[in-house]
Amino acid sequence: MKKKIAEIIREKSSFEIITHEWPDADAVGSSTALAMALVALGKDFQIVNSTPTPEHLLLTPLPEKNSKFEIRNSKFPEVSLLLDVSDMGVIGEIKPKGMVVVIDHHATNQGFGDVCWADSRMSSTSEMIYELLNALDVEITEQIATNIYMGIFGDTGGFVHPNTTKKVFEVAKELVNKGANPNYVADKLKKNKPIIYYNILCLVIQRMSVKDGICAAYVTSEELRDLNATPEDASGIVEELASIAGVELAIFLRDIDSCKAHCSLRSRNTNAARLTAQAFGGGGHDKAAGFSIQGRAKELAPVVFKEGLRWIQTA
Ligand SMILES: [Mn+2]
Repeated sequence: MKKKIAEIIREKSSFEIITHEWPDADAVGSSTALAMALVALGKDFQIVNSTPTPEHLLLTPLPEKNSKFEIRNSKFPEVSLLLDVSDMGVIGEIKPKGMVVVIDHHATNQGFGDVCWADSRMSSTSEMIYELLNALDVEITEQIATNIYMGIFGDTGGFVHPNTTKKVFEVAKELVNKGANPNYVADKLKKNKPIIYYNILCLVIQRMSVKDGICAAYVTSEELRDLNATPEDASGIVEELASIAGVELAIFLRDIDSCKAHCSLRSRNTNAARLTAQAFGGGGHDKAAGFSIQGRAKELAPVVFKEGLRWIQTA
C-alpha cells in the first residue's frame, strides 16, 4: 500500500492534506513533514483542517500552501491525503475534495477511502510518513526530521508507551542523524504547558475519585469558563490520572459545549480504554482511546465509570 501511495504522489500534481480535529503532535508532525516533501517534489498542495494547529506544535514553519496551485490547477486537488485519521468522523466539517488516500496507525481503522494504508504496528502516522518519504526518495531535511521525530515522540508519550519498539528507536536515531534535536523536541512537548493547564488540573485532582482500579474525573464548561480556559486547555490531564499507582483505567471527561462532552481514556495493562471508548461509539488504541458524545461531563462520568469497570474486570 505504501508503494501504491508513493506512486499516486509521483503521478498526481495537486494535493490537500487533512488531519483529525484538535491535532496532536503526530497529526501536526506527519502533516507538516509530508507538506514539506510535496514542496520538494514540486507538487501543489494545501493543508486543510477544521480546527487550528496548536502553536506549541509548530517547531518549524508550516508550509501553508503552494500558491501556484490556483493558477495552474482549477481541478485542485486531485488527491486528499488523510493523515492520522481513523474514520471520517474525526475530521469535523471537512469534506475531502479529491481521491481519498488514508495513512493511519489506529487499530480501530476499518479501512476506508479510495486507498487506505492502515497499520496499527506503527507507533505513529509520522513513522509511516518517514517510510513513505524514503520510498519517494525525498531528502529528509532537518525540518522534516524534526517534525517526524515530534510525531513519534508525541504518540509514544516520549518513548514510554507500549508502541515504543526497537524500530522506533532505529527510526529516531536516523532522524537525529538528519538533524532532529531530541532535547529541543522534548522541551517543547513536555515542558511547555500553560499555567491554565495546572489551574484545571488543580480542580480535577481535588475532585477525582480512585476506586476499583479506576480513576475518574471531569471538568464542566462552567468551570472552564470561570478559569478562562477552553476544553483544549484540559488535554493531557488524562495522563496525570493514569500515572497514579494502581490505576488500571483513567477516565477524564470535559464538556465541549453545553450539550457535548469529550472523554479520554487510558488503560495500563488491558485494552479497557479502547473497549470502553467503543461502547460509546469512539475508538483509538488499546490503551489510549476516546470519544465525543451528546451530554454533560458531570452526568456522563458515572456512566463511563460503570462501563469501564465492566471491561477491566473481563479483560
Ligand atoms: Mn497518531
